[in-house]
Amino acid sequence: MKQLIALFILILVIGFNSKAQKIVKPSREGFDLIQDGIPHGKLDTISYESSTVGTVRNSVVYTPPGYSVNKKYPVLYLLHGIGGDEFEWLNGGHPEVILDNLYAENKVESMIVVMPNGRAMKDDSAGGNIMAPDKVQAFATFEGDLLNDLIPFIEKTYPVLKDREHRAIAGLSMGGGQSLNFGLGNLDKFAWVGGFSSAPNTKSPEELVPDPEKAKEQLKLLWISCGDADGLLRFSTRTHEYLQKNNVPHIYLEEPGGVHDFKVWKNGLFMFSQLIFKPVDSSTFPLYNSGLFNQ
Ligand code: FER
Repeated sequence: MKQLIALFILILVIGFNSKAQKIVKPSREGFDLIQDGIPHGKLDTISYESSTVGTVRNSVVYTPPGYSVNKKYPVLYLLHGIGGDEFEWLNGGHPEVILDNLYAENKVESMIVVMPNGRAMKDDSAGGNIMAPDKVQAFATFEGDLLNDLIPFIEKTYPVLKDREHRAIAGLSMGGGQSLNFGLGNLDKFAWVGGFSSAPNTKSPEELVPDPEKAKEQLKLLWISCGDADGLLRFSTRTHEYLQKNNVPHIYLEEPGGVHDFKVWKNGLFMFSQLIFKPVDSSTFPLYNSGLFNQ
């Protein structure tokens, strides 16, 4: 009888653990190196008509290994920073390599990744004075382009799932600010939101999350990460502190020694992409912080 009880407890423990979401560890050496002999996703450049800007605009799209039009995919919108354009992630972060490697280990849900140009204006190049007020404004204008032009284009062009639980938004710096602003501002559209080293365009916490109860109900995952040596760290900490005060579950990660660069952003993508479009266990969220990096 004792043995039976012990067996029963063992089964319960195993059952419980297998349901719990695994803690995703920070990236390790080699995570961003091209591997031969594994399946690779595909990169395309697409063009869509933007009623918001009045031009035809470009995005880069990564479809996963094994992509098939007979399946339906969730979509991650992945946004660049103030000095970049739709190619910044590709050139600086090689998300296609990071994701190919994760797929090879079966660590990510199959998803389509869309990398737009987040500077919604006629000349959306990253040339000239990238800090010019009209160029900075264009990062805010992108909300309309994304919601009214790009997302509908993606949804009629690719086999994608169209509900909020199958749409994620994340980005670096200005793109991190955009992701928090647009994601938290449109909880009916996005359930997974990530800001990596979010820039001063990030709205104040009170504007971002005016209704903590609603955010708590609607969000699947809110991810905020930043290097602890990044001059923009305060835009992440102030959001984190407000969320903590208002009991809105989120992951907050300060990367030790991290500055404002792709080392932090690539790790952000590496970790965030493994968490999205899967069952979530928010009890693990507080375990994410610098401690993880010391293991
Ligand atoms: C600023 C400092 C940094 C700012 C934007 C940034 C609009 C963006 C940095 C980036 O995207 O890497 O004062 O103001």
